[in-house]
Amino acid sequence: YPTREFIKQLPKAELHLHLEGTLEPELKLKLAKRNNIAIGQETIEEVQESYQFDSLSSFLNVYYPAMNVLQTEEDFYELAWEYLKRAKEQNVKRAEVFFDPQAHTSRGIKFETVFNGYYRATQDSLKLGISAELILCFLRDMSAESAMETFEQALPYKDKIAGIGLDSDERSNPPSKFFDVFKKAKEEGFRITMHCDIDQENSIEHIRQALFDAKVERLDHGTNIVENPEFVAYVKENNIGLTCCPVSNSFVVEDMKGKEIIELLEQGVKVTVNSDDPAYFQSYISDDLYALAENYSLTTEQIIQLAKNSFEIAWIPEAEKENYI
Ligand code: ES4
Ligand code: ZN
Repeated sequence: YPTREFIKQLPKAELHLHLEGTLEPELKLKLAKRNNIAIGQETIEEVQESYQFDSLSSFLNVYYPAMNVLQTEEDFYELAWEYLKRAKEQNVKRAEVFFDPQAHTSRGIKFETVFNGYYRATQDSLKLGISAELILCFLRDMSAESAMETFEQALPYKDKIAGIGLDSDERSNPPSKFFDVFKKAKEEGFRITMHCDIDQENSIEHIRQALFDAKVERLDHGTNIVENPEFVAYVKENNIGLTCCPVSNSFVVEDMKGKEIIELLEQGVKVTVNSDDPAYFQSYISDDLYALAENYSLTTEQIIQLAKNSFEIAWIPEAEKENYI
């Protein structure tokens, strides 16, 4: 398999990254201090120690409280900007990044504070040679009404949002819970993607709803499609890409799902490798690619194919695509 350096310099698109998941211990401490927020940790080591989990729920229980340090537009800007600088080091040319407005509006932060900070960072990223776009995610463990409210708040910014996604705890929160709001989003011209997490209860049914009812353009994770040849054929025919996150998987389900990722790659599905929450899983996109290559002996050609897939399923306007591939 190729070297770390080869993987790092390979041009790539990152399509599955939560901006809130890029909160490095150092920045968390800095913002806590700046905003006078008691977080119960004083050193980088203490924050790192708190970043420990072995399941989705134990992860989310650390992830959401950590966001309290994000208060001002400048904080959101800085979070996104720090990520984009790291992405530059990994030769990311295109970043389509998730953000969770409800994780902030639910604790009294204005939608526009969150949005303006993040958006300004994506504009400034052009100076780094990265084109960056925002994907607004609804938190699926909140109500459908809350998602609809968030959608209404986002509408004035419609032209600055690349698409709409769905994340957080999937258990008992199927795509069907949000059909109304996704239907509206589609009518307004938004592109749609959804998390279909690994080995969820009712994974296959959730994937079916995402693909055939909500008509998503991508599946975030989604590797369980490998169990169903009909789904595999459908995603191939419709050029629906999968945004996989092996290191995240290794934390959440104790399995990178490399076998499944490679199986799908070999079947011609447009699978990609991404970092999900790099500050928490201590793995940026090149590390994810390298971890997969190392553990499953991927060939250089397979790594190149994964990087190529990332541009092919990116939401880059057709006329601009040739600048990337
Ligand atoms: C997430 Cl690992 C994971 N799963 C579901 N939702 C998320 N949001 C951020 N990371
Ligand atoms: Zn995710």
